[in-house]
Amino acid sequence: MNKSFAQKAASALVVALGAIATVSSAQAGTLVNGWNYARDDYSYDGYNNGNLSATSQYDIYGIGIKEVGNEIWVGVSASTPLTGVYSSAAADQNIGWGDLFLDFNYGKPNNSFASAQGSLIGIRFAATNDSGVSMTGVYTGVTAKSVTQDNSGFSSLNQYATYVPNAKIGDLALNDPYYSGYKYARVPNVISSYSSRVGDVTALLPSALVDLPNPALASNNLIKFGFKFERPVGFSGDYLGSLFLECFNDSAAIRGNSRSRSVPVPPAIAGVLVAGALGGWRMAKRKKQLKAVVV
Ligand SMILES: [Ca+2]
Ligand SMILES: [Ca+2]
Ligand SMILES: [Ca+2]
Repeated sequence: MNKSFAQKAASALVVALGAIATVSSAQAGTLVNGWNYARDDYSYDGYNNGNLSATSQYDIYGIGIKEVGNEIWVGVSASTPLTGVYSSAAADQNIGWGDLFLDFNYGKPNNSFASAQGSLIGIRFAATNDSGVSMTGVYTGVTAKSVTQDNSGFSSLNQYATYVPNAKIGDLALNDPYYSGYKYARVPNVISSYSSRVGDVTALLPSALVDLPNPALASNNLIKFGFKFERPVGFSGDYLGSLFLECFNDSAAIRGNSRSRSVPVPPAIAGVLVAGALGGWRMAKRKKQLKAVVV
């Protein structure tokens, strides 16, 4: 059957768009059981007073983000309970979770966790932590501050790296430039200031977390918890999520892309891709013809 030019162009476009989809899903992170999931269980990197093992109480194993209708679900797998761990070394005698930060300028030129201060979406999900805001909820226009000092924590990314050189920050390497502003400074891990409080946070039932992946490492203290919130304005496009413990004894970043964003291919780019793909098809056809001649 002879394909018309339009049919060939259409299938070439499908091939070209397939290539784009592959690239953008690499950017978006890893999908597991419907969760955009960032592992943080490549090794025990949750420091517990010299202990890096299955018995540490400060290890994040993974974080997942799922979009369900107009809700954003977040699932966490870790050894630290939502309400934290008793510690006489902490100002409030408890070391728990920082707040979750989402940076929707991620990937833009010169973007970093430092430059994103003031434009972050911040989510306080742990009601008993040391957040700078009094209520749990979803906040926009957020700047973050560090509470590692009050929580017997690390004074810089570099100090943590000295003790846990094989650590990862979830989807990112320990030395990723995104966090380089805090190589020699305390990493901001809770909300400090904000423009607007735009929504509430609700706990997810355990039944909503059954398909959240289990850690690849054994754990004596495995805990899964989750929370959800209404999609806030600005939750659209490529993002980076940052989740730290109050002591910065472990940290995890998650790369993602919100599906709500429609991604039309500009006609000029689509045209170039079609031409490129057709060029490849013509070349393949020419090779076939040459081969036919040789045979
Ligand atoms: Ca970890
Ligand atoms: Ca605390
Ligand atoms: Ca980590």
